[in-house]
Amino acid sequence: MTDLAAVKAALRTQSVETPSWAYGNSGTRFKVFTQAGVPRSPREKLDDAAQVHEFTGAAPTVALHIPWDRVDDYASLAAYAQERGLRLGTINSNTFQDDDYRLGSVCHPDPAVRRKAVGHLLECVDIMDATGSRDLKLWFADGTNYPGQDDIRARQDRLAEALSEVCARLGDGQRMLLEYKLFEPSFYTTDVPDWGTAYAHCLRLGEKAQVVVDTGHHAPGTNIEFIVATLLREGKLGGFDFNSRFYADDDLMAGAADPFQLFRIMFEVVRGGGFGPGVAFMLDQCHNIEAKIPAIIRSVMNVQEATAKALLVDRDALAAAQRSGDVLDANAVLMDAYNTDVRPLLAEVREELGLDPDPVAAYRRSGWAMKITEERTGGRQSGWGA
Ligand code: PSV
Ligand code: MN
Ligand code: MN
Repeated sequence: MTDLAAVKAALRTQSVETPSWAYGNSGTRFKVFTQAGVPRSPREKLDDAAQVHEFTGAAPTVALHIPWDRVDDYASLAAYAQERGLRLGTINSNTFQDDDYRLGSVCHPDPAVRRKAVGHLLECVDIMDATGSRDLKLWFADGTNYPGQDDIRARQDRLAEALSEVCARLGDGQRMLLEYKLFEPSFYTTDVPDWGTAYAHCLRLGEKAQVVVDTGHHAPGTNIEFIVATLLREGKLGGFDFNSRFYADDDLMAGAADPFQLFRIMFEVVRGGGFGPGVAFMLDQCHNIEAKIPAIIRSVMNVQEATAKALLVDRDALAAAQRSGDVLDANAVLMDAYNTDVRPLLAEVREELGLDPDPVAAYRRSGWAMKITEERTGGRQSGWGA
C-alpha cells in the first residue's frame, strides 16, 4: 500500500522551473504568430512567471537565456524577482545566433571563434554570481552538415577544452548542465548528440558537471526512462528540460503528446532517488499558437500529475511481482498507478496550500490576461525565430 500522506508531502515539495522564453512570442521558421500582451522586457517576463507561481504554488524559479534576457544589472533583476516571490534560476547560454558561429562555437576550427564562445560562457557564470543561480545550462548547436566538413574527433577535443575552462570557473555550489540533442541545426554530425557523449564529457569534468535530459531531443522510439535510470545510477543526472514531441524538437507542452512516457520517466526518477534538489525539473517549451501563461500553468500541472502517479506506484507489490517473475502482475501494478485519476489528490494538495484547486480557471478569473493585453503594446519575440 502506498502512504498517501507521504505522497502528498512529496508533491508539496516539487517545483518546476519555467523558461523566460516561453513567455515571449515564438514560432517556427515558417511564421511567428504574435500574441497580444506578451512581455516586452525580462521584468515583464518575471511578472508573468509570478502569475504561474501564484496559481500553481510550484514554479518559484525562472530560467534566463543570455542574451535574450540581457540587462545592465542582474542583481537588481534578481531583487525584482524576489519582490514577486520568485528566484532567478538556471542561466542558459547562447552560442548559436551569431554569424561567427556558422561552423560552430566551442568546436569551431578557428581558435578566435572558440575564444569568443568561451568568453560568452564565462560571462554567463559571472551572471550566475550576480543572480545567485546554481546551474549553467549548455546546449551547443555545434556540428557539421557534410561528411568531411571537419574533423569530428578534433571537434570533441575542442569541446572538452572549452568545457574544462568553464567548469574551472564555476564557484562552490554551482553546476554545469550539459544538454544533448540528436540533430538540428546540424544535420550530419552533432557534437553533443546523445547522453553517452554528454556523460563522457561530464565524467571527465568531475562532480560539477551533470547531464540534462531534454525530453524532446531523442530519436523516435528511444527509451528515455532507461537513460534516466542509468544517469541517476551513475550520479550524473542534473535535470530535465521537459516538453513533448510528436516528431522532432517540437517543444510542445510537457505531457501533452505522451503523458505515459512522462509517467515512466518520473517513475524512474522516484525509483532512483532523483526526487530531490539535485535533479532540476525545468520546462523548455514554446507556445506558438496557444495562450502562453495558461499553457505554462497546464504544463506544470502535467508534470505534477505524472509525478503523483509515479509516487502512487505500489513499490512493494511491484517488487513482489518482479521477484516472482509475474510479468502481468508487475505491469498491472505500474498501470494501476498510471490509470489513477490524480486530479482530486492534487486539488487537495493545492487547497491545503491555500491555493485554488483549479489553477487554470483561477488564472482565467484573475483578469491578468486582460490587464496585460491592455497595458503592453509592442510585445517582443522570445528569441526563437527572432
Ligand atoms: C534548442 O534545441 C533548445 O530547445 C535547447 O533544448 C535549449 O535548451 C533551448 O533551445 C534553449 O537554448
Ligand atoms: Mn532544452
Ligand atoms: Mn530543444
